[in-house]
Amino acid sequence: MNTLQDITAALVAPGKGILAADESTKSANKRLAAVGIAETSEMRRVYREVFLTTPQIEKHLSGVILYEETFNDHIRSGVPFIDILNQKGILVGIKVDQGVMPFGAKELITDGLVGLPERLKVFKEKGAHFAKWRAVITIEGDELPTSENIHEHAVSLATYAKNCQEAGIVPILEPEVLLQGGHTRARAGEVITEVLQEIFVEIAAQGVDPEALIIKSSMAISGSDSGCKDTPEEVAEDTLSAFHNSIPEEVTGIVFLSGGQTAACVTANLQAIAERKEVMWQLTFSFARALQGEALVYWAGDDEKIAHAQDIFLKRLELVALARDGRYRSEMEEELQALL
Ligand code: 5MM
Repeated sequence: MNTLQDITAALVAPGKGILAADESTKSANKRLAAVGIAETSEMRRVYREVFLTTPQIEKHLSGVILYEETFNDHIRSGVPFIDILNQKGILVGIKVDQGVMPFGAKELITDGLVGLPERLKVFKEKGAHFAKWRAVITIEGDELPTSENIHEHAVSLATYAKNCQEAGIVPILEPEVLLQGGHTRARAGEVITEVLQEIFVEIAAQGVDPEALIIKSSMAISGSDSGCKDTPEEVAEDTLSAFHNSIPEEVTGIVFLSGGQTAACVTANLQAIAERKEVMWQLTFSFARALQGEALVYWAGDDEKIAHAQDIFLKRLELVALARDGRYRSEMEEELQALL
């Protein structure tokens, strides 16, 4: 697998998707604390080990995105996490943004462009095949996001993507339109469209190859406070309509974040998206919470529960991979429920 296009195609290959195991220290600690696990580097290492050593994940995972702490770490027996993934034939990804900073009074921008080419060179030498940069976009009525914020995110994402391609690394561009808020599904679709359109303007301006990148998007769903319940068909319709209005045909793949949707809900939404026949891109998953959440709750830091927690993780992974191919049915949730 030599070219950036080969790696891009492998990451979004049919039947497979990506695990986002790249929560920053603060986010990982939050996930651990929520189930009563100590917020220590050792417990974060065990957390990674539980998921990345699960037998047979390679059947459904093309890639895993790591946080730098894990990228440079090893499992209990001393084998580096990178080697564990390589042995399974899973491509290694690295989160290279350095978190968020305030932008004006109410918005955020992403940090990490200073020194990025040098950091990418090191990650490449150590075995990274792909990278990820997350831009956080807030919806608040018609006021947010501002056009200035959208533009700044687009410039940063395109600059990051250009730096990655020059370093021989496939960039994943993640403009996360937050689920939080009282907005409608239509407003979410409108913002996703606007943000992606601006990103592709900057991608063209900076000479980024659209065939050697992956877009990681939110689905168009109603805000978490809106009280609306979207059907999977409505989510598929509005999400794909946003993509058709913003993403060029040359782009190989689009992956989804789960964004706080429940695992069952986001799996059903992915299934509805996969059922649509007019799609010209490969569409798959790149979830963190929706893949790991159920197993994490069961494990809760108890060594004796690791093997069964891995069964739960593998089952959710299987269901999501089936949905990615349009072969999931809601009755299959019973198989997972039986394990909980
Ligand atoms: C939106 O978060 C991304 C996908 O995770 P979910 O499926 O849970 O929504 C995820 O890759 C995220 O970018 C990383 O976990 C890093 O997030 P933080 O907040 O730690 O920088």
